[in-house]
Amino acid sequence: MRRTRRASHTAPATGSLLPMEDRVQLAEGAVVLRGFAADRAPGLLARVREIAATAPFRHLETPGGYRMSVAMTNCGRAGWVSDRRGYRYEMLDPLSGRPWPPMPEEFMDLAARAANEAGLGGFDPDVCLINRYEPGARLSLHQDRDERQLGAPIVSVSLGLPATFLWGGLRRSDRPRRIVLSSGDVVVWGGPSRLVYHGVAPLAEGMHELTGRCRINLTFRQAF
Ligand code: MD3
Ligand code: FE
Repeated sequence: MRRTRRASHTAPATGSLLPMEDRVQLAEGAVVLRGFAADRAPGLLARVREIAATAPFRHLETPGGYRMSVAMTNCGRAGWVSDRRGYRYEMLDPLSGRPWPPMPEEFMDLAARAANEAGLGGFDPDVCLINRYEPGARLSLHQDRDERQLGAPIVSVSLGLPATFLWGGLRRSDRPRRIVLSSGDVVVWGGPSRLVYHGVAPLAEGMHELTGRCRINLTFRQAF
C-alpha cells in the first residue's frame, strides 16, 4: 500500500520561499526540498574538505567483517562508527584519538532552516555523518536507530553526483521505492518516517563540476 502511494505536494510552512513544485512529500514526516542547498553547495563542500583534512574519510568495517564501500567521516559532538564490536557513536575519532572537528556554522544553519521549512522547528543536531560515494559504492537497506533521540528528524543533504535512494517501509521486506537525489536536494525524515528502511543503489559512473567523480551526503542527527 505504502509503495503504491504517489508523492504529493504540500503547502509550505509560513514564510517559505520554496516553490510548491520543489517540495515533495514522500510520506508522513518525509519531505524532499529540491535544490534547497544548491546555492550553498560550494561553501558546504569547502567545509567538508577542511573536516576531511583533520578526520579523513575511511572505509569502516561492519560487525560482520565487511569493508563498507561508502567512505565516512563525521563532525560535531560525536561521530558514528562501525567495527567488529558493532555500530555506535564515539566522542573521539578512533583514527586520531582526538575529538571530531566541530560542526561548522553553515552546517547548523542549513539543517535548522531545512527542518523549519519541513514544519519541524527546534531541530538541534549534534552530529553530522558525512558519506562519500564513488562509482559502485552503495549502502544496503538499513534503519538508523543508534541515536537516543528517535523523536528528532534526520536531515540529509546530497552534493555532487546524483544517486538513486531506496526508500522502503517499516519492515525490511517492504519493497523499496526508488527516488533520484541530485546535488542540492535536502530531505527531512521525521515522525513515522524516521524508522523506515532505506539505502542507496550503486552509484553510477559520472563527473560533477563541484565534486568530480563522487557524491557527498551529509546527514544531520540529534544523537544525544
Ligand atoms: C530515512 N545515508 O547515512 S540519506 C545514512 O545517501 C544514510 O548517504 C544515505 O542512509 C546517503 O544512514 C541516505 C537519506 C536518509 C538518511 C537517514 C535516514 C534517509 C533516512 C534515516 C531515517 C529514514
Ligand atoms: Fe541511513
